Amino acid sequence: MRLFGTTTSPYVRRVRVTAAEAGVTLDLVNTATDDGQAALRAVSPIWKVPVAEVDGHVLFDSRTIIDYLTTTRGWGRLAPPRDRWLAANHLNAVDGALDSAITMFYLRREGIDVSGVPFGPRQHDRITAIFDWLDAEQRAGRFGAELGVAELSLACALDWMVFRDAYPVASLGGRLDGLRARLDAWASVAQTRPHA
Ligand SMILES: N[C@@H](CCC(=O)N[C@@H](CS)C(=O)NCC(=O)O)C(=O)O
Repeated sequence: MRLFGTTTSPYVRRVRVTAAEAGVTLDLVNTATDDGQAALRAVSPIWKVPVAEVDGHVLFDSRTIIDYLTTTRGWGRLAPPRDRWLAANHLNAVDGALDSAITMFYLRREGIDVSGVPFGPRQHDRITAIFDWLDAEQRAGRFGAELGVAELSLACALDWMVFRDAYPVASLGGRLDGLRARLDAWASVAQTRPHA
């Protein structure tokens, strides 16, 4: 499979892990370079990574790529959702936190400080609310008991937030660290930690 992406993106990482677990080898087109970016824009009008070329398909978005891989190649060690709709809520929550953190990271990188307007604190508070909810879901036994795509996505999101200093993950007091540590024991996860 040809995957357009970077070695830092948490969305790309979840696809890389899923592919490894499903036994699919990847040819990564690094979109951090000018050539890679041009190649990405030639296949996707969205200009976001990941994008996959697989079996004659061009697939946009990590969820679609993961759906395709798990449907056609299996789950590997990832747990298929027991409750599809609950798992969708968990994944939507993770992506809500991640999208907010990524937006803040991009603004900071452009030198734009939004901490003094409601938009900035709202992103931070949304991320906190989502992590609190996921922790409550975990304690209720609805999240994290098995390691599926939502749990993997959370671990990738937290690692990226630490890597980019995009959210004070330490302020969570380690409440989601057990889940991260269990996934970090997988070579597919450990070998894809974000790096520049
Ligand atoms: N919903 C998308 C989100 C992908 C996404 O936000 N990717 C970021 C990198 S982590 C990106 O390509 N951003 C480029 C931009 O916003 O211009 C997915 O799940 O694949």
